[in-house]
Amino acid sequence: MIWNEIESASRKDIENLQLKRLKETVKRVFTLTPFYTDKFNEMNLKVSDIKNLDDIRKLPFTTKKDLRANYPFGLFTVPMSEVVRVHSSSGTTGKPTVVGYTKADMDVWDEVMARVFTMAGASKEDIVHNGYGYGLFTGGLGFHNGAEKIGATIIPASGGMTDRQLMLMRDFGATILAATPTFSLHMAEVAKRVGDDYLKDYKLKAGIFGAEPTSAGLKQEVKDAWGIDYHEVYGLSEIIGPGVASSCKESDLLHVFEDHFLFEIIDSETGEAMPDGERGELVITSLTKEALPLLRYRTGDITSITKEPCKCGRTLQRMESIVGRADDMLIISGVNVYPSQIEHVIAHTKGVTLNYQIIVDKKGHLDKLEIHVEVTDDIMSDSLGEMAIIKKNIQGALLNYLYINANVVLVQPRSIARSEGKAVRIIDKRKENV
Ligand code: DLL
Repeated sequence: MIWNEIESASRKDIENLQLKRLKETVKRVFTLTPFYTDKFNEMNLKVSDIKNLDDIRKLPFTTKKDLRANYPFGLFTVPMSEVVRVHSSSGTTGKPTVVGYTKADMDVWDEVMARVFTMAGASKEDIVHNGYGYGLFTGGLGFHNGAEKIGATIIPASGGMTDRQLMLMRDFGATILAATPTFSLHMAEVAKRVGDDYLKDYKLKAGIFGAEPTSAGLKQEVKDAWGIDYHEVYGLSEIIGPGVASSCKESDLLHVFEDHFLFEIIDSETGEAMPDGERGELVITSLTKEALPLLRYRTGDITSITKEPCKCGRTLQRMESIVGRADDMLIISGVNVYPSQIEHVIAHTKGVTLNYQIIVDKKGHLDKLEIHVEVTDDIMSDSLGEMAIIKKNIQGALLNYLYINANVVLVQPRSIARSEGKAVRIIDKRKENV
């Protein structure tokens, strides 16, 4: 089922709507946000300069830095009396990035999340176990409202207390799991300890996963561990929260809700547009936001987009899963590497799990990379010789495929601290020492 007919509209209709909404947004921010008024004036840019969709390239970029510089509400275009909700983005040091929603923004958010659930095959018959954190993070409440919108039963479990979550999921007969991929895998690990036939206790049929970069290997593990369909959702607080794009039943690519969010892929160094199918930094312009409309927001996320038709009948363009972040890319002794590439190597090695941590440090002037990986339960009881072979295999693959020298340290099962939200994968001690 498709939630909204706009999801299968003709390209021409979608683009006409985008242009109309882009012009309205440009006028809105120019008139109501001093930050953008100043930028337009500095660039000698007028609202009337935006005549077609390609003219978007004339507009200024907006960055996380701009949001922080205007902390907390400086970029809002409405008085606080119109703001019904505030969230803030997670995982950063210093002041958080604050975002706000009007009543109409909340309606858009509920609408796009209803599309996400419908794409995953959910309906009012389903019981949704929501393991995304409730609070300032957009995950919990974003999923909550979307599930209510389609009339499903929502279990607002939030993060943490894994044993209790499993009990609720089992006893309430949840059919849809919503949580980060790493937390979902952790839940499966804990459930498995009860016994190998743990799956018969659960009624899950699908999961909606997102909020962190995830390799194909990790996705497969989550799928296998729970025996469910894997659907992915992408989003960020600055643009709305979860619900910017999500995957259907036909492929791993994510349909972009283009009537609300206008995507560009750019070369993050030069700012130039990249053609469809090529990877670059995702830049998003909100088309319907009232409280916090943003022009050309630099997400830092690396992906590509395609307008190839999808078998599901939706005509919305699709993005591939995030490959990494422009600013999260590790440079180890001059070699660029994304953590997801390291994860890919680990996923293809026998005897280890996808619980790992990448530690980057400096020895003198040289970058030093250490990767801690948990072995599987059966390996620990085996010989040291086997451990040495596994270590050699991973180190060899990292050198052959990614050109990086790393010291792989095999650690005991369950010894790496589990996260209840987004996994902490990288510890970059070089940054701490600057
Ligand atoms: O993580 C919103 C969200 C909640 C998305 C629940 C999906 C599910 P922020 O905390 O603002 O918002 O973090 C946004 O998380 O720029 C990406 O780097 C990363 N991210 C989000 N979804 C995905 C995904 C939420 N499917 C940042 N794959 C984004 C990879 C993702 N990274």
